[in-house]
Amino acid sequence: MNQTSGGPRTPEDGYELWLRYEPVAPGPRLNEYRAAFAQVVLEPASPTLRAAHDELALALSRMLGAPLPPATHIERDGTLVIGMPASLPQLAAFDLRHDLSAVGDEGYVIRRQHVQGKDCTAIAANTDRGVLYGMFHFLRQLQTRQPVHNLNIISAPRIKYRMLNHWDNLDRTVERGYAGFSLWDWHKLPDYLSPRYTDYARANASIGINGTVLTNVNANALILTKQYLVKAAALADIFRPYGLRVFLTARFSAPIEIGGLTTADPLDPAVIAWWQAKAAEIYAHIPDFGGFVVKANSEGQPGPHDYDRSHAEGANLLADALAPYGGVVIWRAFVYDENVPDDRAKQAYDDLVPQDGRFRPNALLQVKNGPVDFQPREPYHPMFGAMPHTPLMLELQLTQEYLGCATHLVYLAPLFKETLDADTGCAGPGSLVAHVIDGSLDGHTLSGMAGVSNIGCERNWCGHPFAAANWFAFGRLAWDHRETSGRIAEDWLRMTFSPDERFVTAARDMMLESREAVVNYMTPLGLHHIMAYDHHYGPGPWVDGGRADWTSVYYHRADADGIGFDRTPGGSDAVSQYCSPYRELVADLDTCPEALLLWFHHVPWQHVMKSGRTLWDELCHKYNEGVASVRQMQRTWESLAGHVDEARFEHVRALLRIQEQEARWWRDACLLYFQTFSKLPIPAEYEQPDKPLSYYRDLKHYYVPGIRERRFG
Ligand code: GCW
Repeated sequence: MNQTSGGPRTPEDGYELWLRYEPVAPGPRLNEYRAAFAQVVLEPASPTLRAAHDELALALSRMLGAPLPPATHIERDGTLVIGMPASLPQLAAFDLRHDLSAVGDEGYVIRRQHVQGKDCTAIAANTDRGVLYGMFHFLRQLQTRQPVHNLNIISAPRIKYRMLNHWDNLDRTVERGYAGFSLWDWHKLPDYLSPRYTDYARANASIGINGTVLTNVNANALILTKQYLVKAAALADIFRPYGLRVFLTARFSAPIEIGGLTTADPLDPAVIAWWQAKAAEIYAHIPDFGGFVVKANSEGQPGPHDYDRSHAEGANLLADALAPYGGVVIWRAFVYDENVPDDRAKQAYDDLVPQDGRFRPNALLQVKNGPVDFQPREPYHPMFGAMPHTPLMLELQLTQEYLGCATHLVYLAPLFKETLDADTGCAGPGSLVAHVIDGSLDGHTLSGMAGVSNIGCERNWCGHPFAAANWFAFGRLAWDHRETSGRIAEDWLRMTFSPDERFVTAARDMMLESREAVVNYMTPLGLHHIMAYDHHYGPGPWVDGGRADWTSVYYHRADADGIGFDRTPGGSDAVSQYCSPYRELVADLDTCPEALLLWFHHVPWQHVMKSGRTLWDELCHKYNEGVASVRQMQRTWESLAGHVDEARFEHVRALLRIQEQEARWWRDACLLYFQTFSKLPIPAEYEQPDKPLSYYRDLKHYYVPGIRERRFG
């Protein structure tokens, strides 16, 4: 039976995410909390403070089993005082001015202190948004069962724009979405406002996410029509108290499609006027509208190149239209066209780096973590560090397009951290990607991090019960990129499943290993882009024909001699886009990290690896290691049966079974295929594929989720 030391666990459906506020078990901790929060001084004088109040009331009643005890003054020990010193005089006694002067608009201070002879706690900020963030941090302390007797927390975000990018279409399909249809019920908006919209905003506020792009970057111009703007405005109204601003994607050809113009040339006066009028109209509906996100001249999207204009000219057109209202344009750097020269990985850099310094002050460039496309492992994007005059945002993918879609347990914080912690060396040692994107390296005030959302209308939001950890981790890292993957996982597990230490430790380790597992069973040693065509579900190393850079053979280049993409000076020379010393490190076969070997080198099958194995044997080893890791994850999960409610336990267990099958599928399909080049046996110590290569090649999958809609225009 599913029974823990804490008592029976009722079935849960995951809807409450990490905001379950599980009751604190009777004992010293409960007594400590009750004593520390016996009274609450909080004036719900704005919608945001009202939201903070309601959250606190909900959380304390659930966790401590007591209603929120209101007070107007510090009357006794255990008073919690919450608000802004400017409007709540009761905070004056704490003397938080110095600390608050350093936390800006969104930061906060949480402090336990003796005040007027009483033992009190303050949650204070300069704005009501800061108060809300501080409140959620404070609640997290309780949810994770931390002591509260000497709370002294000063926190402010390192990144200004902390955003989710929804690739949601107006017909409610979600491009690369694996958790059902879009949350946004456009058809019923603005008249029916689902309670989920509020819960979505609460969840985001709880981890500091302050922006949401409602629509797909493969944009539909209709979102910019009045009919849709009133719907977007209704969402913005719900999100506003939670500090969450709405952004929209702008289709570059919108002036033609919905504006009746004959051109979208960024230098054409009629086009300029059209965007100015459009911005005015949007701000009339959504006064705190954040701005536009744009994908242009990439994968068939319209853009300034259609008129022989540069990306900067395109971005500046929109930036100028938004500037009077304080909006920003976020221009995506994921630009590449079908005229692939020698290496798609080089295209964005080649096109955009020469334009450094030409973008308006309210424009940011949004760069994917790696130079190809959200693969299980890529080196960091060489644009980081190469454009000191332009604020660069980091774009990460939370939805698991290349990482097992809806069914694989893959905790992505280690992947995110790998990029954030990478040292570009561009301004000397210690020029981390994190410092590029938080603006500190080059002195930018604008900074941002975007996560491509993994959220849909499934009851548990993200499909896989563990997928919400990636949403959570993204928010936490966007707030403070110095946090560790392990610590974030622990918090998430405690809040989502159980604060029991044995559970948390084992499940955390499983999460931390899951990313390397998926690398090993899909794309070990620097392999990349070898998935099935178009829907990207499952292996497809044999994909060839058609547009070269949408095939697999283009990327792995396996032949009788060896495997891997030669990006050294003798090959595509992509290495030269990196600063020294990384450039030399990866260019040299002997010093290139083996985890990225086949990304940068074409390597003979008989090449001897650090392990002493040949490359072929190492490949076999890694693929098998990946499968073994999934089996270990299964064993770990089995051992945790008593700690998790039955519904979620069984759900994860079934998905791990699928993951194990699919890990074998990847291993066997890839090894059998690569074997046609290496002509070498899979060493007998490993499981041998039980089906021929033709079986895997002939598999067909229909209606895989996440495929693009047929688009307007
Ligand atoms: O990863 C690729 C996806 C496309 C996506 C594109 C992008 C939204 O396969 O579906 O389009 O990236 O990031 O623009």
